[in-house]
Amino acid sequence: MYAQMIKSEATEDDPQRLAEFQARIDAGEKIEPKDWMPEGYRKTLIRQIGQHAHSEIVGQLPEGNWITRAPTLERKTNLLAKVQDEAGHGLYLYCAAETLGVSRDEMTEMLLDGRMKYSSIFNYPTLTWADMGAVGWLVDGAAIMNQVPLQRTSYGPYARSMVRICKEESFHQRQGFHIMMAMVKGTEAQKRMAQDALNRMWFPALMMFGPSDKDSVHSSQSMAWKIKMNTNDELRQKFVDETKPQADYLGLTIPDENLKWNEETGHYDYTEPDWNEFFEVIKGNGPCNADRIEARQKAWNEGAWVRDAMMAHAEKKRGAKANGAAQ
Ligand code: BYC
Repeated sequence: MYAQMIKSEATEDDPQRLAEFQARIDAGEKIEPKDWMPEGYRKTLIRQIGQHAHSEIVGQLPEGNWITRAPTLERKTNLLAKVQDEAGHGLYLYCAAETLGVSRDEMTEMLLDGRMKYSSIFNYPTLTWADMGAVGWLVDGAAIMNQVPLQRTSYGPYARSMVRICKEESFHQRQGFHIMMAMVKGTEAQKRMAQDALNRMWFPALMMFGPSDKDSVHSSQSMAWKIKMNTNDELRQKFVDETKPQADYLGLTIPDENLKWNEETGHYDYTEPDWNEFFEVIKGNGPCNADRIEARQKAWNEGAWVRDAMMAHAEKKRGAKANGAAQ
């Protein structure tokens, strides 16, 4: 199915239809699954929504790592709920992508063989409990910054899935900040753990927004189609501007000597992340890429019997229905 789509994308779309389609987007109309759409639009959405879904699913791994070691029962139930929410987000997003003619199985295979990506951030390890705070505060904080505007994206099923996801991400961000507050109010050692988590997560969190605008391949077309509502740098700047006062409130230092308020621009100046590191991570060479894919491959292999059983059950039901109809 996906291969067919790529093939048909090579055929030129009718300019008249393209213009009508763009006019609908410009007028703020939502595009729905059965509407005509250019193949490039469909393919870009599958790539972005699929990558987003995979990020939610792979994103469970670094946090799942801490469920059994959460310091209190309350922290454990909160973390468990957060990780479950992420599984739910992955499912809504896979469903949204499926409305575009790709199956969840195909997307999973593309994740496992490297044809589809997931967010770079999940290729970093979570070494201490403070990382659960930093992930909630910074990673979910960055995710919300990116996803709130996507509630207005042009593709109906994607926009609608974002509404619920954003509500849940806000809770995640708050619970992460709450963990950080507890850590900074704790012992000196706990405060050091919180600072260490911020030191390690800061630049990877900035990378979540994607490469700088000059290196972004897809931004201009995706923004014209309202698949993206802002550029990568716009959202990164917004994140820095909102997060710096939160770090001050926590009494923590963002690990960037160049982070300074700029009166002229009305924004913080900051150091860009190491883009070589980013491109290495998305090529598969980050600290945890191999572990993450291995864990997903294992889950896929071990779930094969469930998928087979469900197919056999559906087949049996179809057979029983056909027999009933024949009698
Ligand atoms: N990681 O042209 P560009 C979350 C790739 S997690 C990996 O700017 P685009 C959460 C990009 O795919 C957040 N790859 O791309 C879950 C492209 O390569 P391909 C997930 C990245 O798509 C659990 C190339 O770099 N959120 O929510 O216009 C717990 C050039 O980039 C990354 C979403 O997915 C990256 N960070 O813009 C907590 C939101 N950045 O595909 C939280 C929806 C770029 O040509 N997605 N690349 O091989 C988006 O908004 C956009 O896809 C991005 C990238 C801003 C991420």
